[in-house]
Formats: sequence, C-alpha cells, structure tokens
Amino acid sequence: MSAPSPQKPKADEVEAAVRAIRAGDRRAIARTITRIESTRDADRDLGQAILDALVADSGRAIRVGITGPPGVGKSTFVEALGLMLVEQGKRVAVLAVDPSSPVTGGSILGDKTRMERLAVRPEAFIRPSPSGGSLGGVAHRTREVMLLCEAAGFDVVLIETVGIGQSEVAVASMVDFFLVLLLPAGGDELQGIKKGVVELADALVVNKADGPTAAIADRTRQDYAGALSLLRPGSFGWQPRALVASALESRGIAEVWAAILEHRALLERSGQLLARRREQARAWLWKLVDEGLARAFRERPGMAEAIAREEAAVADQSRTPTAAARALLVRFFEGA
Ligand SMILES: Nc1nc2c(ncn2[C@@H]2O[C@H](COP(=O)(O)OP(=O)(O)OP(=O)(O)O)[C@@H](O)[C@H]2O)c(=O)[nH]1
Ligand SMILES: [Mg+2]
Repeated sequence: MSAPSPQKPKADEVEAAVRAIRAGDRRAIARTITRIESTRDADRDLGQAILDALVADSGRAIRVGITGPPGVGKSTFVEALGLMLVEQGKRVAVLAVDPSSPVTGGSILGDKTRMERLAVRPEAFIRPSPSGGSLGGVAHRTREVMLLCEAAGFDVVLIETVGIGQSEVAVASMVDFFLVLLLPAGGDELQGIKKGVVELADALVVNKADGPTAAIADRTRQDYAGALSLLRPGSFGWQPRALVASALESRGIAEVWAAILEHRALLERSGQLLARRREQARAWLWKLVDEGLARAFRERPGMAEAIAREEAAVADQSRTPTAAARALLVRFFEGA
C-alpha cells in the first residue's frame, strides 16, 4: 500500500460497480477484486472506493477458514463442502490464500484450486489468490475480497490456506470458524503444522478416512479428541472437536457443517459473533496502521543508512537497543 493518490475515483464508476455487485454480477465482482489486487494506484483506489461503498452490506456470511498440511485434501474438502451447500441452495464463495513459494517464487496451490465441479455452478464463486507479493499483502486483500463477496450476497465464504507459515494465523483472524485438516496418523510436528495452529482450531478434521487409512484415521481422531478435551472451552463455551472425513468420497462433510452451525448458534446466542468480528476489525485496523508506520519509517530518505548504523552498533554492543531505537525514532519524527 502506498500513499493514497490525489486522483479521486469517478463517482459514477463507483456507483455502477456497487449496483452490479449488489445484484450478484460475477464479472463485476471479479473485476473489482482485480482492482483491489492491482499494483496500479488508480485501479486500487477505485477498488477501495467500491469496497468502502459496500462495506455496510458485508458481514452476513458464515466465514470459515480451512488449513492443513500440503496435500491433506483442503481443496478437495472445500469443493465437497461447497457442492453440498450449493445443493442446499446456498451461495458459496471460495477464496484461497496462497503463500507464494519463497523458493520458486511461484504459486504453491497452483492449478489445484480450480475445483472444476464447483466452479461450473452458478451459485459458486471461486477465486484463487494472486501469486507473488508479500504474504501480509495477500492476506489483506483476501479479507477485502471476503467483504466484497458478502456484499454480493454470498451466504458462506470458505477460505483455504496451506498451513506452513503465517497465512493460517492471518486467516484465523478473519473467520468465524477455523478448521484444521490433518492426515491419518502422526503428531502435529510430523505433519509440519505448528502446535499453535492446532490450538486455533474450532474443529480438527482427520481427512482421508477411507480405504486402507480409514482405521488409522479413527485412531488419529481419538488421539486428537483426547488432546482437545484437555483444553478449556473458549470464552463462550465452545469445546473444539475432532472429526473424521473423506473429502474424496464426500463423507463426514455434513457432520463438519453441523458443527459449524452449532458453533454459529452458540456465538450468536452469547452475543459473541458481533463482539468477535468487531475485535477482528479493530485488530485489522491496527495491523494496517502499524504496517503503514513501519513502512513510512523505513522508506523515509536517509533512514536506511541510519538503521544500518544503529543495527551495527547494537550488534557489536556499542549501543543498547533502547538507545538505538530512541535515536532512530527521534530522527524519524524530526524529519516529519
Ligand atoms: N484417499 C483420499 N484422498 C484424498 C482425499 N482428499 C483429497 N485426497 C487426495 O489428496 C491429494 C491432494 O488433495 P488436495 O485437495 O489438492 O489437497 P490440498 O490440501 O488442497 O493440497 P495443497 O493445496 O497442495 O496444500 C489429491 O490427490 C486428492 O485426490 C480423501 O478424503 N481421501
Ligand atoms: Mg489446495
């Protein structure tokens, strides 16, 4: 995000897009998402103006985050769940947060997020995340795209992200229900998932409970259920569960959805849904402010050299971090 450009988006252009999106026009939705994700200031400002005009209409969907190790079956699960919901007459938006591979610079999710059976349904909208760009940036845009989809009338927003970095924490902070998919057998470490991620889960689902791995999946579920029962229920009385599913055979999907609805009812009854979303929005605001400040700090002319100097001084212990931070802040504010 750079400083807002002085050129204001045209009101009629904003209005036309807002009208089309409210009517559920998928091309208008896709076009606005492209603008939000654009690196061109003028496009992005237009995207933001449209979003701003629509934000009051957002908030009506059930927001579900799905994470898990690579290859656990997230996309297959999302498609199976999406198809079930579409059959029930719901409109479903699927978003993917794709932490681009730091090694290849390419997309990790690649083509696998296409979800061909769901993609052909007019009640569904699937948007893979843009590859490239910083992870924080991608997650920011996903949050905005989610709000846009809500304003366009989608009943459920499913957000897939691979659980190997920071993206799952960002996704957990923007959804109502956070689902962690796991493979039959193996502890969190073996699956490459951090323990902290499992602790964020509202439900753990051991996937691939079919064929030769069905029995192992049941045992794995029991192990996790035992571990979860030691956790205290959250502030509004939800005890995270452990379930099994076969995304491939569409089994166990209805049970997961039932848990999501039960959780939802509990959130609403206790008044926690609004409270949680307010807190998420407030935290998001501050994250953006913090990031904007940090960027302005680093990008101020002359700062890079000063930072390098202070870092070196702290490294060779000729200066305390406190004194170095103070010197940098003084320099920054004096140049303000
Ligand atoms: N046996 C079995 N295979 C499954 C199941 N779900 C997914 N798979 C298979 O596992 C492989 C990976 O599935 P994906 O849905 O792409 O997994 P993913 O977690 O989205 O993978 P990434 O996005 O690459 O992290 C595919 O070959 C699927 O067909 C399941 O329930 N049972
Ligand atoms: Mg996938």
